[in-house]
Amino acid sequence: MKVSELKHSGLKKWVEEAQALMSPEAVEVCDGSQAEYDRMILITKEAGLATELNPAKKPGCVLYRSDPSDVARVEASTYIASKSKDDAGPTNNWVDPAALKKTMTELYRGCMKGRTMYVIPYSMGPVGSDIAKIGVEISDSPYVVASMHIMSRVGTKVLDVLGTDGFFVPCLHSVGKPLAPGESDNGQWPCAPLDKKYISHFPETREIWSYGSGYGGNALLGKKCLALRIASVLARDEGWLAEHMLILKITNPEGEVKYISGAFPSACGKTNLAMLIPTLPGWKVETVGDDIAWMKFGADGRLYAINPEAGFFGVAPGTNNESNRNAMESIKKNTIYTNVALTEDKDVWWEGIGYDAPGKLIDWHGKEWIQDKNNKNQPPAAHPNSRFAAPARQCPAIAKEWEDPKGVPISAFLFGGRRPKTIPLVNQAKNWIHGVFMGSIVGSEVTAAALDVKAGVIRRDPFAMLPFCGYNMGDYFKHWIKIGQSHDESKLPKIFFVNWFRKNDGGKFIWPGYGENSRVLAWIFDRCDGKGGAMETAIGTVPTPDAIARPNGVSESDMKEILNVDIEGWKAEIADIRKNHYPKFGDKLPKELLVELDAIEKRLNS
Ligand code: GTP
Ligand code: SPV
Ligand code: MN
Repeated sequence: MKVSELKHSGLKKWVEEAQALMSPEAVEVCDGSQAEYDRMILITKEAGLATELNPAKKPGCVLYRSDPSDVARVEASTYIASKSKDDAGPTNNWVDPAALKKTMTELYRGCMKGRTMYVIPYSMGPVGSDIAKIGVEISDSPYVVASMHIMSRVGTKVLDVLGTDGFFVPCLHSVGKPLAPGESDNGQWPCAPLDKKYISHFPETREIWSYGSGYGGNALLGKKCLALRIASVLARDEGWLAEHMLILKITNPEGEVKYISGAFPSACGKTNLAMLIPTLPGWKVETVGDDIAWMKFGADGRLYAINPEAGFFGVAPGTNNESNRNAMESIKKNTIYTNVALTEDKDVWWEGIGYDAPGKLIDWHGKEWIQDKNNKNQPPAAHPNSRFAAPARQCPAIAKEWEDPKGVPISAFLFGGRRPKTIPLVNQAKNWIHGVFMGSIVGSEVTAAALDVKAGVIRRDPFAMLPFCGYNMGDYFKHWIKIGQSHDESKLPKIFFVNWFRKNDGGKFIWPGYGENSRVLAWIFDRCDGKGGAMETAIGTVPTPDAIARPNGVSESDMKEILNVDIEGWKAEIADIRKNHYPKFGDKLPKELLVELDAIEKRLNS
């Protein structure tokens, strides 16, 4: 389709302006067809960026290797450019929107020379449903076009819903690497240097401007930029929730169904939990979503969640047939791999795939790599944040209601992170406000999902939304509190804190995790009905010692340790929150949270 054929005058004008500014060689409006997808792969193959995988092993799959400066989200270059700095709050990078647009306009000028500008109309959520939001991404990356085909719903059908004057979120994206006449990428992943990357959000005008990165959440603008940062602002204004949460469906041996959502920071286990295969006999888990949940109240007063995405952009390392068989099945065909290693017979390999490297590999740098198991310091063959993008419908465990525009009624919220000490395996909040308190204090060891934060150290990541909240986090806490105050609490999800990542003194995980997490889910399921062995403690309601059956390899004393309420550890935790965490929010910190902090401290001291 040509730009002149666009029926939406606002969209047409915006596209023409972008074209004039960025000077692409050609402009194309994406139709979302398989032929278009295939063409994007072909174009990148010809530019030396894509490697087609062995069709006998991985039909319809391709591998990309990105630039070392472009392997993850860049949090230091991610901006919330609200009119007032206070609206971005203490946890976001803020720049005056006019100043930022000026800077970026100069970067955008002529930035698409020698490239095609793709106009990608996409829907987050089922096309045409009440809850869906439409975005249009302008991008000069065919990798982005193909990835958006998988991760969202792209094409002419979206333009039909948009009509002549519908609302859309304009999303500008350029890799920031114009080509000289006759020049090709020639195997070099195009992007701008780290100090020239910008991932910018203008919450008041609902706009996204991204420049300089072609990777993941920096470039696939429907995901973190629209479905979380912009959507969180819409949700605040309209009384709903846009959260960094998986959604799963769980059925007990009696055939009763519940839906559970969970927020864990990046690379802390959402995809794995969403696709879990229970080790507990008779239980079944199915997947609704693995990263983002949009939740609105139904007429019955319950909170209903949809997954706005259409695919999984999942962490490859650690994914294997034992840890996540459903993911392994989902990524056997029609999958885009980025920064994993390539085997000699053109299959993929990564650390934790479940078997040794089958011979010589090409690592994520494009260099020959031979596994040396005696060398603990050998750099990995696959980047720690290497990922797959696969259509959600390919997941064998996908729930039949995953695209139901009504959404699914949520019974429980989980919060958690990677905490080697102190935080027990599971802990139920006493009530909504105590649960909001728990969400506000989530801490986790930093992972490789962001390029510019030091991995390994524990940082507070409230509600797993630290990098994704599009407004002042203090106001976000208030929004959660208001949800509780303005609804019947008995119908709201029960709130739990979980931690699969406790380590012993030797540094090994105590809890086996993955499928064994079903034991914890079963306890949570029962708690939602007021059942399950439980006891009140200073920090919340925890399982009685025998309420969760021990998996193989977990001794009685291990179990005791991970369920124990570590009074001294918690006192240190509370002191840290009081001194280092809560003061950041100044007078935006809701007093209700301080009341909870005082109360838990009092309970710990009594
Ligand atoms: P994002 O896509 O970045 O938001 O990550 P995510 O929250 O979906 O994390 P994911 O499920 O991809 O897991 C990330 C890493 O954590 C992988 O290497 C997993 O193998 C590991 N992991 C997931 N669940 C568990 C668990 O229960 N126990 C342990 N020890 N590791 C886990
Ligand atoms: C995350 O970092 O939480 C992700 C990957 O899910 S990205 O889409 O790159 O944000
Ligand atoms: Mn995520």
